[in-house]
Amino acid sequence: MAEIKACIFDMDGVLVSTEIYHFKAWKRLTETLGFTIDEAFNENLKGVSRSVCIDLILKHGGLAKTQDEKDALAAQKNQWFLEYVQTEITPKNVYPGVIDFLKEVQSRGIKTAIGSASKNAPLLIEKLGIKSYFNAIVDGNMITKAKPNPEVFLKGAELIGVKPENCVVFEDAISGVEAAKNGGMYCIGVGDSTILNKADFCIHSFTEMNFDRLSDL
Ligand code: B16
Ligand code: MG
Repeated sequence: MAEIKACIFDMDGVLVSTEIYHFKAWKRLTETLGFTIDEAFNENLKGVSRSVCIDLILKHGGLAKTQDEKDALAAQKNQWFLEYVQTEITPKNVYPGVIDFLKEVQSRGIKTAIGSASKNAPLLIEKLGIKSYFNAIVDGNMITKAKPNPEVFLKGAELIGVKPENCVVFEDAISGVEAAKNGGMYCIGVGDSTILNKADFCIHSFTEMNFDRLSDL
């Protein structure tokens, strides 16, 4: 690929192990509605905005709701998610190898940004104490188009002043990998390569990543 000048990181499921709490809250919500979701279905919810998740879930359960009802369901899910955040999430939820990799790429002059669909990203970043590792943060409050639209990553690239072709995106979601590719960026999937099969390649953990491996791309 072209010279790498920036790394853009998705947050939930890439930097921090928070996807399980989104899944628990969505599952709890569907059970109040008389059905349930499994981990395979949850792959469709990863990286997608809260309102799009509600539409996908209602379609899956064969239910129709008014906009007010959907807003109330989204608020309930978010309340449960935030309860998990308050009671269960600590800096230990930052995935192994993440901080070392961030420090290493920063020391080599590579810019770093977060590109997250989550409106809760500012709260989590604060709680996890990781803000200083990034030159820019784009979250769900700053964008209007959900992944797979590339808006979140293009905005991140713009804020750090790097062209898309010089950016590497790290993503754990099918929608996020598509967003990165739609934005003309190189994409490293974090997770199962059979699920993230549109990524340029996949890693399981940041313990596998370092500056030399990045330079070899
Ligand atoms: P919120 P990411 C995404 O964050 C999560 O993957 C997804 O599960 C969640 O529904 C979405 O944020 C919206 O989050 O309800 O907190 O605004 O992976 O893009 O960092
Ligand atoms: Mg994610």
